[in-house]
Amino acid sequence: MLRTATARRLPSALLLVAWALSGCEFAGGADPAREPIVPKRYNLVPLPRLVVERDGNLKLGADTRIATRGADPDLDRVATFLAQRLRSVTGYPVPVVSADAAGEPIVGAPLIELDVDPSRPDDEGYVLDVSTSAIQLSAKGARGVFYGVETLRQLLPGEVDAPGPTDGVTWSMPAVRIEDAPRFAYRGMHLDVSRHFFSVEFVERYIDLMALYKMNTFHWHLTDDQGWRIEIKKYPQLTAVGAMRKETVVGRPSKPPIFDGQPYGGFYTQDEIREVVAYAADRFVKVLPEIEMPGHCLAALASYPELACTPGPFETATSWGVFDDIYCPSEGTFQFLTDVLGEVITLFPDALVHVGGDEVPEARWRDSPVAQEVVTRESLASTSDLEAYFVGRIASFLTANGRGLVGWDEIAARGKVADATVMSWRGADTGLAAALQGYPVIMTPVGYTYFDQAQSGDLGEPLAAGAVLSLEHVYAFEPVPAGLGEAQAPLILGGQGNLWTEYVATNEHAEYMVFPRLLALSEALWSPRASRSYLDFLARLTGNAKHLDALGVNYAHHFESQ
Ligand code: TNX
Repeated sequence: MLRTATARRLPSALLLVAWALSGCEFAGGADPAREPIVPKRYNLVPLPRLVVERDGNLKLGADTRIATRGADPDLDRVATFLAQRLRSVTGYPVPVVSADAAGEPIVGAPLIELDVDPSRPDDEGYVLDVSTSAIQLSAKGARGVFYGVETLRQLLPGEVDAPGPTDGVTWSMPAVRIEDAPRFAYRGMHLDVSRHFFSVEFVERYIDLMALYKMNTFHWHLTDDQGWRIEIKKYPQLTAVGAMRKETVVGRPSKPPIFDGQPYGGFYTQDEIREVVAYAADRFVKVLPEIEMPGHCLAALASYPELACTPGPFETATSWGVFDDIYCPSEGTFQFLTDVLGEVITLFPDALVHVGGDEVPEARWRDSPVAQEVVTRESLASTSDLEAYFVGRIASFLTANGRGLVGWDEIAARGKVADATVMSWRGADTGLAAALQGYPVIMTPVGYTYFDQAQSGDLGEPLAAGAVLSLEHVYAFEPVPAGLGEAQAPLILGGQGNLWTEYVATNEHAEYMVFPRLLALSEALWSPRASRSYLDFLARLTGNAKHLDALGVNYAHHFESQ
């Protein structure tokens, strides 16, 4: 398929200008048979809203300078981010100067100008002009400039992302004009660090790679049955006990299961959490922490058995699945959880906190006098309404502390939790139902964005969850569920890819599951719907993968033969 795409005549500048004049989006919708929108030499992912082809190239040199202009305290940091990348691979000095401070015009050959212009319309958009002699990048604030810088990075040879200088590279990029802004405000990637633990170093690399593709939220799944991974000062057992499990099931759980006999564990100290949050903020990535409740909490029950409905003792889970032992809705449990969240919100400055809410078996609550007393006291119709009550209490705590709650779509199954955002994972229907109830919704449907599923059905693929999720299928992800009217469509905040790690124990394997599917997802979340074409994406991906090569990312190569 790729061969056909690249052999086609490239669209003319005229066509691109016509596209520009027609209001940025390609008229006629996504048609896989039509010409690629962007000539292949612009290997940009996600595809910008508007790309106007220009003749010639711009070449960086020993006299290249970066000039900043405008009053955003983060602008200097963004300029330094670009300068450091360029310095480390080109060896050029690439000084950063402030155009505001300079008395006379700044010259550079070529000059890279980064401008903050508060009159621009949106926070994440930017305009990037590359002529054969200068680069001008302008945005409302440093955030937009950052996305422009990430685009600039992708216009350069892939070796710009190498750890150091590479011989024989010409540091040039094609001239172009780009006007860009995202389709969705929420563009997330999730990482489950409970089933398998990932180091701070890897988490930071993950965030870096997300940011290169303009993703802006890192969903950090910090607690689950198989391990509690965040230090909580008031409850030291959570990490002394709950961060460890005595062994791990080997492969897909069989009957009877086979275990490896190896103790396994790990957690992040609060200082490490702060470090990651600051690292992410430097890349304009928000961190959404997840503390699972009322289910998926065996590691917490192993640490503090009094939080359960039965006496225990409990063990941090050593296998996968859904477990019956969950938090009991006692006052003691609410005290514990609000204490935990109280510490969590001091570590995570961004507005939202995820509290899970998925896969909650009712068995223990049905048999528990404590739980049944709550059903009576709160005049609930049945045990099935306890989850909404539970999550509602936690939502009130978060709201009172200036935060918003996010929960998996089960939280919306029985009525409305005030001030909550729904993360819809079971499909488009649960997202649609939540939006129709008035919830803001983040779409992360299992059929399109679950990167724990195999990249292909080929023999030799690593063990993975359930089905196959091809790159093409991820590319076809449409966040706004069919059937949602125009008035409610803005309730769809965006979407997210999830990496659950039951079968993913190493950094290399995690990268393999995420790449290049993250690139397909980033386009579904950033680019105009009408401009999407898988064929065109494949052509750009082939060039773009040179950046992944330089970064040493272990990505799946199936697309190369498509
Ligand atoms: C369902 S998605 C889960 C996770 C598992 C995942 C495996 C969700 C909210 N819950 O606990 O890891 O399936 O694919």
